[in-house]
Amino acid sequence: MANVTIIVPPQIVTLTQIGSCGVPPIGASYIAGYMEKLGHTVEVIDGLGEDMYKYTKWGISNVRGITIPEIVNRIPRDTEVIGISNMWSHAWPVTRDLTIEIKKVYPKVPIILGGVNPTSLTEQVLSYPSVDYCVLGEGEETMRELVAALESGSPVKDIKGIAYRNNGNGIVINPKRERRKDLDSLPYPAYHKIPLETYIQIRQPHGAGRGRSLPIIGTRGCPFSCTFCTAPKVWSKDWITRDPSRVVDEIQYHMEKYKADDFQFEDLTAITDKDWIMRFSEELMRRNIKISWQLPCGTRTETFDEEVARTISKAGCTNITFAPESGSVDSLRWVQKKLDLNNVYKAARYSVKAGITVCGFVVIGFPNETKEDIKNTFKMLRKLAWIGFHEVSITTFTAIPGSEIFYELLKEKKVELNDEFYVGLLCMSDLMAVTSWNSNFTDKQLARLRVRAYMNFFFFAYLFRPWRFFKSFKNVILKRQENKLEKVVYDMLCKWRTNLKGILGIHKNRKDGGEGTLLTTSCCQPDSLMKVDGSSNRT
Ligand code: B12
Ligand code: SF4
Repeated sequence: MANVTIIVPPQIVTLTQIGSCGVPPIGASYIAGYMEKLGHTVEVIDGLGEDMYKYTKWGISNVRGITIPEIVNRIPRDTEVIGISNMWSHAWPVTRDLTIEIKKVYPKVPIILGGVNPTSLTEQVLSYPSVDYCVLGEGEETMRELVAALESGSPVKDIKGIAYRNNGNGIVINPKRERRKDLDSLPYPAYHKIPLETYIQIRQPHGAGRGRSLPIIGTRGCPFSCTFCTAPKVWSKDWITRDPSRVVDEIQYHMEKYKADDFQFEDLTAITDKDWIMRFSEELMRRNIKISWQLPCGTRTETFDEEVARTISKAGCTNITFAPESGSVDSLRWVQKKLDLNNVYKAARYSVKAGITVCGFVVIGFPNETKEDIKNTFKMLRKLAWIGFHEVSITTFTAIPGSEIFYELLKEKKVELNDEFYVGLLCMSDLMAVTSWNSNFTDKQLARLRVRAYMNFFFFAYLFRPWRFFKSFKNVILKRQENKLEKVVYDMLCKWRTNLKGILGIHKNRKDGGEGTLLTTSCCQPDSLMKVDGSSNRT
């Protein structure tokens, strides 16, 4: 059995981004848990979780968490294999630098990269000699075979789902691995290997911070193939589910072990099959489990009816996200979303009626869009406000590596793969730094349109339901969160000093933090509202 170190790089942040996310690394924790179950000695170095209050200037951006030298120092001297999780392409430059520094100290230890980015940009990643192998797509089985081969010194040429450099003779990409059908035999993610309490205390989950939140996965993959999404490339079109009662077992396990009381499903599309979500909800009720749970990733609406809305609400679902994406039928067709907007409107109405907080994902600036399309999206935003959506998350279109549109733009030489491109991908969550991929709109125009789109929605949402404004205001004052907007406002109040300095561009050479070091204000530090004994601010 081998000594395996799994590393999560620190988080890339821009100082003007809206809100922060601090979510335990799910994929890396799954890999660590599986390796441990197989009998390997596993160490996890979570670059973000080890110090979520530390911001350091790095290259053309900033990192949050421990620095590259600190990570290298923490690697156990006897490590035999190093696995690094690289979920996001915007994190590739820092991940690349990390591999280079590790290689200097551990030249003989194989470095394996897994996650969405190496799956999407395999050749670019392997063009760096500091990376030895890429694990493509779902990682558990592939990592098992690869580590076994490295341990025994046997050839890797027949291991499905890996890519590697062939002793100076180019890059070899082995055939894809079939998706794992049996998700129930996987161990739970190894949250005991990461600083989980820090994540719980900092209250920056994907959805609203309603308590001691943990992410959870009930299903993997998505049966659709939208061209702006990486799911088809990374997961194929197979939607594979866990047994709902095993998901409830996991919830109970985390409740007992970590006093978790809020679970956030990070599935690509959790509600695809009515039977699955009904069985899951009924199992929670049968066991009389009192938690809140949320669906912060956009879910499909084809099978979402009134019965589903009522049942999930009764079972503790407090927040749901739908993804209408665009009010333009042409744009929806162009990205192959295969969505009937009327289904989304109906699903949202049922959810609001059932007392669930509803969020909508909207995108503007798809490469083909005209002013007319965006006008239709503005119209749709007003309709969402009328129907009762509580909030929307509006992003500008981004050419995400791994999506079909990205490869087309790359082929047309509209993308140049340099650090500015990678780090710029984070502009999705930054109101100030927008990159337009649409020749009809400049960066600035699109940035302004996005702000107007937000104002358009919230003006009407609060006009139609003014009490919601006052409720949110009260929640922020009382440090409660019932939706993502309240989380973002709370987070921005915590970070105002850092944000202001970022906006003014005066974050370099701080006297109190040393050159290039940024400090956050302290109100985001664990506070008395979130006690380690498990009680929380849930209402
Ligand atoms: C949950 C999630 C998040 C969570 C964080 C999750 C976390 N901490 O792990 C939050 C909400 C924070 C988040 C934020 C963002 N996200 Co996100 N997120 C996801 C989502 C929906 C699910 C990921 C997941 O947990 N899946 C379940 C687990 C089991 O799978 P997995 O993580 O992929 O891990 C498997 C393999 O990848 C592999 N693997 C992973 N790591 C490793 C390591 C090793 C060593 C090995 C061998 C294998 C391996 O094996 C794992 C198990 O099979 C994915 C979509 C998707 N399905 O990939 C997008 C996704 C990863 N996110 C994406 C994006 C763009 C973002 C944001 C930039 C969006 C924004 N508006 O700001 C931010 C950036 C966050 C930041 N500041 O860095 C993109 C990334 C695309 C890209 N090429 O960069 C994705 C792919 C969605 C998409 N649009 O297509 N995200
Ligand atoms: S955008 Fe949603 S529905 Fe479309 S492929 Fe991605 S996960 Fe599936």
